[in-house]
Amino acid sequence: CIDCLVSNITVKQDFDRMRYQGTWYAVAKKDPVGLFLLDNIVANFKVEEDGTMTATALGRVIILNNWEMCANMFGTFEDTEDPAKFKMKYWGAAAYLQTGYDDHWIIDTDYDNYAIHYSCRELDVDGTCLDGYSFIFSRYPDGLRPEDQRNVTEKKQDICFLGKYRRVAHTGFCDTA
Ligand code: DAO
Repeated sequence: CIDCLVSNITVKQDFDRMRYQGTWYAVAKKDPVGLFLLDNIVANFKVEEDGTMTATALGRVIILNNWEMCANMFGTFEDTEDPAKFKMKYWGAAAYLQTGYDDHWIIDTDYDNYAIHYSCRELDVDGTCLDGYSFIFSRYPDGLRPEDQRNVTEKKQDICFLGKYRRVAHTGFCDTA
C-alpha cells in the first residue's frame, strides 16, 4: 500500500482470536490526537464462552492535567465481516477515564511474539487517515525479537505510520504487587 488509503490496508488473514489470547506488552505506539495511554501499557485478550473477544488493559495516564495514575481499562470487540477487523467499545474502571468506540484491526501477528494493531479514528476527505493510532505489541516486555523487526517495520510502512511511533517504556509503574 503506497497510496495510504485506509480502504487498501490489508489485515491478518484468517485471524485466530483463540491464539491471540493472553498478555501483550505495548513496545511502541503511534499516538492519536489527544493521546491517552502513555506507557507501561499491557493488554490481556480473552475469548469469552460465547466467542466474543474482550480485553483488559493497564497503562499510565495523566488525567485532570496533572494527576498521574494507572488506568484500568476494559474493551469488548464487535465482529465484522473480516475476522481481523473489529469495532472496540472501551471504558475505564473509573468514570473520569476515557471511553470510546474505535476500529481495532490486527494488521499482522504470529501469535507467539509480535502483533501490529491499527485504528483509524477519522478519515480524511481523500480516504487517508486523518487521526489514528497503532500499538506494536510483543509477548515480551523488553521488546521485539530481532528477527521480527524487519517485518514490523514493513507493516508500519504499509499502514503509513512509519516514523510516527515512540517507544513505550515498561518501568513497573502499573505492576500490582
Ligand atoms: O491511548 O491514545 C490512546 C488511545 C487508545 C485508547 C484505547 C484504550 C482502551 C484499551 C482497551 C483494551 C484494548 C487493547
